[in-house]
Amino acid sequence: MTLLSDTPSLAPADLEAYWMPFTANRQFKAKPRMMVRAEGMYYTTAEGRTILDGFAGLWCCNAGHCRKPIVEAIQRQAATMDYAPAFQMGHPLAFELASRIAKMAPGNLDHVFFCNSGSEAVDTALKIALAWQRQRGEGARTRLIGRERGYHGVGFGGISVGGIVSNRKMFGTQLAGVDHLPHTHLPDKNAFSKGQPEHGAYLADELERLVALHDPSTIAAVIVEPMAGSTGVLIPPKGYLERLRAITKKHGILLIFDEVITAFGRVGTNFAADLFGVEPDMITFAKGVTSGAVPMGGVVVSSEIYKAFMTGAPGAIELFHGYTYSAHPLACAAGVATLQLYEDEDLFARAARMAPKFEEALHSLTGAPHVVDIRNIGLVGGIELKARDGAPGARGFETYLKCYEKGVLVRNTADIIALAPALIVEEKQIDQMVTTLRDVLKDLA
Ligand code: PXG
Repeated sequence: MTLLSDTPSLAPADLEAYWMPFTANRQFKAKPRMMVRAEGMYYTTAEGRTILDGFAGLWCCNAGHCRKPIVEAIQRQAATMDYAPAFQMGHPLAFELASRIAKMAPGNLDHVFFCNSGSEAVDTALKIALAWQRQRGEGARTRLIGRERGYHGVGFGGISVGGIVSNRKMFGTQLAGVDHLPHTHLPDKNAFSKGQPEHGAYLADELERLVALHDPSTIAAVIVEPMAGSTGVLIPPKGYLERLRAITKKHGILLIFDEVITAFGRVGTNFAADLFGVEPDMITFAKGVTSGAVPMGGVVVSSEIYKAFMTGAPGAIELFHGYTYSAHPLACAAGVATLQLYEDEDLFARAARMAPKFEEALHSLTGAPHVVDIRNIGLVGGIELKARDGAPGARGFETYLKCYEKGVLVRNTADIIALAPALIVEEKQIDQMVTTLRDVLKDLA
């Protein structure tokens, strides 16, 4: 059998069947950008070009690409046991991975529910929140509160609490009883902040307003990304997350941190909760747990939440939720190997050490054409460009394309360019990213 992937390049007709996600399909298929290999910090394209990966795939390959210990663990597991039923059965790697994640998670966040993506992790966390409130006799707490500009994946739960208009407007009424906090992007006050911006903690007080409007007895949970990634790298203002924590605690509302992007070293710590010193009741994760090598997501919950379910008849199923591929053996093998690699190479501390250099390099773009804001935390950077008159997003997309042509992969969300290199990134690679961006911006209309 000859596989399409063995042919040197695909004909236009070969591209038709695949409906690509979050992609301008017709534009892509007219001029494809096809990746065929990856190693460490680099991709190789179908034309044989080398591309420096400034975005860890899509915020996920935190250990770099095709790392040997992860590859070998997946190969070994695929040959040993491809699959084990996830319901009413287990396999040792699932317990091993859960124990490791629980040990890494802050405070008493010590039980892990597995799924296959960030979107599933979010929907799982929202369902656990509703079920937990009911379990403790607060079944009237059915409201969920998200935030403007939040991204929580693409399930109905995630888009309901999410706050990205284009991800919501096509899809009907979504979940009922959802409300949103205001976003924390205050460019007039905070532009060119390094790390956490000074202004905006007061925006957490909007939660008090929503609580007063709906009454606390109707609210189950608040979900936020501690650092909002997809919507353009919005770093929490100093004191903001602390206030959200205090208000939720006061009113018996669960606080969920969506750490799909920020977990596993992205900000130089195990979780962003560690960096910001705020402990939520649940953390969602995905991406970095397997360094992107096999799909996996999950939710870490507090012992208080877990224990509330471990009641009733011993033979009763405590939570009617789960996926065929929850704790898939290949994902667990990849996960255990990935966490071991992070530890062996001390990659989170490395990210923390590299962060000041990354910050300095990014902020050297201050004053470059079109740049209206630069923000950063850990190994995450956002460079906001002024939108072209009448064509929002065009300047950002052109920047992304031109960087790709010059051999560097960045990501654009409308007119915001995001950088999030693997934690193995070296100084000269950071310099290449920034130099390429500077060159591109210099010539951009
Ligand atoms: N929550 C957060 C905070 C995310 O960033 C998801 C949930 C959903 O994960 P899945 O695995 O279902 O995609 C995400 C995903 C980007 C970009 O360019 C961001 C994500 C995915 C793809 C691209 O910012 N975030």
